[in-house]
Amino acid sequence: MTVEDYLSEVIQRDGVAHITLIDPASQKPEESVRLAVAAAEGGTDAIMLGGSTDAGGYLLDMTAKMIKEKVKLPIILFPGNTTGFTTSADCVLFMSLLNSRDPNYIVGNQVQGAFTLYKVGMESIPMAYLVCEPGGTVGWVGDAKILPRKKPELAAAYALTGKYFGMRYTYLEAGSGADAPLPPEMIGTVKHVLKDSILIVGGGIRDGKSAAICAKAGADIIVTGTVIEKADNAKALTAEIVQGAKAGKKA
Ligand code: 1GP
Repeated sequence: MTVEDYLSEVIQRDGVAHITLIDPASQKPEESVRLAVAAAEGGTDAIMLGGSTDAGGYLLDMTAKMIKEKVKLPIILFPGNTTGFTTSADCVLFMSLLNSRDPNYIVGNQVQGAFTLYKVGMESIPMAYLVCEPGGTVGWVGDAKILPRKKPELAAAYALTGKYFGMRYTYLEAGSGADAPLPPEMIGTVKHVLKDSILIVGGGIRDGKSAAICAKAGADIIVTGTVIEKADNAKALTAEIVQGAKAGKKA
């Protein structure tokens, strides 16, 4: 089964899926494995590997291989540039930062990586990546024309553009470590135009309550990263977020 089909099944069954983002550059591979195991035990549906700076190459490769030995969940690549690719994963988000001012983040890095992906034959999911306020490191690195939180129609216009380009996923990103998740009005406006296309929401989600609000507003997939890196009990916190998201969808 493809990762895309697997996630669609989870969304159909539970209303919402949860993905744990691990930045291979934030800790040693052994620690990344510990976080991935805890997240899996807490009920996350997949592990995503990526980051804006230094998250590729050998460290990414080692981290993916070591997680694969211990965790049965799909490993999805979330590349910041061409270095964010390894054959040790199951799937890559073939993403374009549509609201970047730098063509390298819209299409340039993708052109450089396309033949590698073609030769390897890994599953890829076309994705519109939209960086919203505050935007964090990825907004700075990706030279994004940050989408304002109070202008959901601008985010919706970008999401529709991605959908008309044929992108099956849209990722609304507040930036890793954002002070707060994206507003429900923004999530709802984007999901309204996307209809059946998959909407991922991430950045600043730290507990079950905020996961519930994002899911209720229209997120199909919730991504959390920073929060488990800092958690005393990563398994329990993941479980709270996963359960919160599901409860929010049913509410
Ligand atoms: C970043 O949206 C993800 O790409 C996750 O953000 O680290 O704030 O959970 P956090």
